[in-house]
Amino acid sequence: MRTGLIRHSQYMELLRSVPSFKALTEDVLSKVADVLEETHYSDGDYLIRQGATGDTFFIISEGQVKVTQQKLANEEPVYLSTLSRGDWFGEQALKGEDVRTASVTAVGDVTCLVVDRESFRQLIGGLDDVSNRTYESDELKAKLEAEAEFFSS
Ligand code: PCG
Repeated sequence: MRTGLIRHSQYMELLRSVPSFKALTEDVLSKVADVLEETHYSDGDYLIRQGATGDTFFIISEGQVKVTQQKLANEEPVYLSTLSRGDWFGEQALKGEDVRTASVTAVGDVTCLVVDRESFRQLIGGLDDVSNRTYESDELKAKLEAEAEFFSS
């Protein structure tokens, strides 16, 4: 699919504004703008479901999303954060295991720029900010699990 010139320059403008993408050249940003798919969501829509397999990386173009996580089966999901224009997410399933580690839902109307796994790997995945991002809640969970294992062995 060919991206129109005006769209392409709008995508470039957004991509340039993402702090984590500062290290990407104009050439790479342009390739990202070529391959991404613009997607639209309404209030309450799931962009990502925790536990599902995932192949896509998201950059928010308009609106806000809410990140929640179910710590244990049968427990209510816990609110983690709200993300907005210029924020990105969905990288966790694209490194190592392809399972989504949290749920992401639309708060009002949302537009995202979505990058597939292969393009992500080629163009974005190597960035330090992206490859090194971890989440406190997950670190805590890993720590608790490690402790539990230690005490049970
Ligand atoms: P992924 O692929 O696991 O899908 C859910 C996404 O939510 C995850 O990638 C992260 O990009 C994003 N996210 C934002 N905040 C958090 C958080 O605190 N913990 C986790 N696990 N994911 C988060």
